[in-house]
Amino acid sequence: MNFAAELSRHVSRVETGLNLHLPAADTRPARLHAAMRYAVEGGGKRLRPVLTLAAAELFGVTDDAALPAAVAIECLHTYSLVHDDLPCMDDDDLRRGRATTHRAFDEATALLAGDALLTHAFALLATAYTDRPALAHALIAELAEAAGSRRLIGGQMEDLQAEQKSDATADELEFIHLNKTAAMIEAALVMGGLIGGANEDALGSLRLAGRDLGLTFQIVDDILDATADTATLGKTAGKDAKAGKTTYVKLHGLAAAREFAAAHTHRAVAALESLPGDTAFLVALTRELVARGK
Ligand code: GRG
Repeated sequence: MNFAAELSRHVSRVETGLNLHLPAADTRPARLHAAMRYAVEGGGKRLRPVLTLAAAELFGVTDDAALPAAVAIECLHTYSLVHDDLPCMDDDDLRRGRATTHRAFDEATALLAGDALLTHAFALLATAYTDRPALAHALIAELAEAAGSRRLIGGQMEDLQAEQKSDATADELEFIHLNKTAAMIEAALVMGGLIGGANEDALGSLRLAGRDLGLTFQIVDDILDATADTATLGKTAGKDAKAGKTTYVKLHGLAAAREFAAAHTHRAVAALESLPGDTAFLVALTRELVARGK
């Protein structure tokens, strides 16, 4: 397996899918649709949709059946980034290497573009899988739970609360990251499995792998915030320390944060290797994520 070639095959399918499944930029009102496309087309890593496509492939899905779900999860993720960057949240100027959506457009347009991306994600799931209503239902339920008040939004809420006091506990930090970061990564893998008709055991393994992959991803994100520069990251570096924010690095130190990342990677790989099919790409992707923080 050539990891770089496989990654680029998946990413290029995602880019094609995004272009196909998002409303054209000149759809009325053009400013809103241009802002939606601006946010999505900013060149993210496409981690979550790639996970959906790769997980579906494990179960023999080689056609484009998983593409609408992959696009839906990237739309949802992008909405969360657009809203996270707003002045009432993180107040950031830079995302995906260029001006944040509210800086490139304006605050109200960015808010609405985020709302529209969130809504579009569910519209896509509802309309793309009409020939398999039970699957459509399962995908919508999975994404809604991962993105809802107990998970993504709940994690964001506790993150905002933790920022106010800047001395969050390890337990609070875990809640934040399990929900703000790992929930969507978990859902990405599980949605791929659902499209491939995975059984309960396999869905459980995908969920476990997503949980540990998500935690690895977040710990590495904390390490990079503390060690990399803005140009490398494509977003403002050193923000966490400047804000006095509690991170794995602040709570446990750099060396221990790297050890945590390695331990979660190990667990994610074990969960992936228990799955049927050729897991080489997903295992390599997991290892690649932890290597980013070295
Ligand atoms: C506003 C409901 C709501 C949630 C916001 C995504 C998010 C939650 C906040 C962004 C800040 C942050 C550090 C979140 C943790 C997850 C994370 C590292 C997101 C960035 O994902 P990447 O690195 O981004 O995959 P790209 O641009 O590559 O898609």
